[in-house]
Amino acid sequence: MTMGMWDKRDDMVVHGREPFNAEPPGTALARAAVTPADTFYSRNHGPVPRLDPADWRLTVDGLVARPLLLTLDDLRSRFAAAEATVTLQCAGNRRADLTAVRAVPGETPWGPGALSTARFRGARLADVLAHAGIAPEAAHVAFRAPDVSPSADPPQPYEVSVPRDRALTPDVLLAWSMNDAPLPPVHGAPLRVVVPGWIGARSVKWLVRVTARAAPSDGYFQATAYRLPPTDDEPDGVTLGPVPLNCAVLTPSDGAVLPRGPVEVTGYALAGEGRTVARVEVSPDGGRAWSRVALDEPAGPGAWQRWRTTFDLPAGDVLVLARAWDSTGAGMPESPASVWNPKGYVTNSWPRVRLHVR
Ligand code: MTE
Ligand code: MO
Repeated sequence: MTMGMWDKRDDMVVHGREPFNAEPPGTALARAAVTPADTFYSRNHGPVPRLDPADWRLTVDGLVARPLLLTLDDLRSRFAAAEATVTLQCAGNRRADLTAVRAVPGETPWGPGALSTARFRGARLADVLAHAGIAPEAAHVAFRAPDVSPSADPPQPYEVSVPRDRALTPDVLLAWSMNDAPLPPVHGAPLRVVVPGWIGARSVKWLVRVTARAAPSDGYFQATAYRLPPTDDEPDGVTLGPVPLNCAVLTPSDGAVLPRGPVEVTGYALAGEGRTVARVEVSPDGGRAWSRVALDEPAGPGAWQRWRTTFDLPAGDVLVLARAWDSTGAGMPESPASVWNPKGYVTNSWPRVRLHVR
């Protein structure tokens, strides 16, 4: 059953209606390796634009030999189509674990569902930039959309950029389709960028302009938001790009009250760019005992991997923990306090789920 104007299932956890921000409940997200469009999380900074695909054009300009103005048909007919199953993850995914330590004012308290996986089909950004003749001095590529966010200072259309090397890697798509259907309006119709393995903020929806630049975008969402704030050591702050190793518990949900007996615990893990998940362990007793769980095959290179395990839980209060390691041997930080930051970005401490068993 779907609800409302954005064709989402009626049990979505809606954090805000305008702008629309919603994540699927853990049970729904855990159900399939490829997330149905009605279940896919959505993160928006402003009103969702309704663009008519017939009038829509993509401008490719800046430091290029041949600026382009492309229709959707041009993109489909002049470039080879590529397809990939990609997990998108918001930089705010799992922020609720940080707010449990200390408030993160003004930011959405996302649970573990600000992440979803879809099969995207489109043209490779690298092919389009090659066609335009990207100049050697173009060190960054900016993506512009028409949605104006009231949260930006000053209010402005959404624009971010990625470094040239990332833009030219063939896995970056200009996608017109999601799960074999045209992109839904809330997910960026008619065309969005898909940057696998990077924070969702770089996967710009409702794309209208690609600009090759010498410097990163100076727009609010590149220069101010989606950065770790400056410190004495790093006076410029840190621009967020690739997402780190992470895992989460999807079911049961935190605070659930359950009957005694076997309880299935499900979740996911995903590694950072260029890495794979090597191991996931789950503890049914607050970290005294750990068992290694089997992982599903990834739905695509770098996509999430689901896991499930069953514990016979004793009556009383139970704390379930999970942790993962990647192919370089790196693990996840144990405490949410150790990863707390003022905007609550990229939470990847061990997930903690409190259950009450009767
Ligand atoms: N693109 C535009 N134009 N406007 C936005 O607000 N939000 C970004 C990104 N692209 C955004 C955008 C963020 S922060 C995320 S996490 C993803 O889109 C969410 O994509 P989804 O809504 O398809 O899940
Ligand atoms: Mo995001």
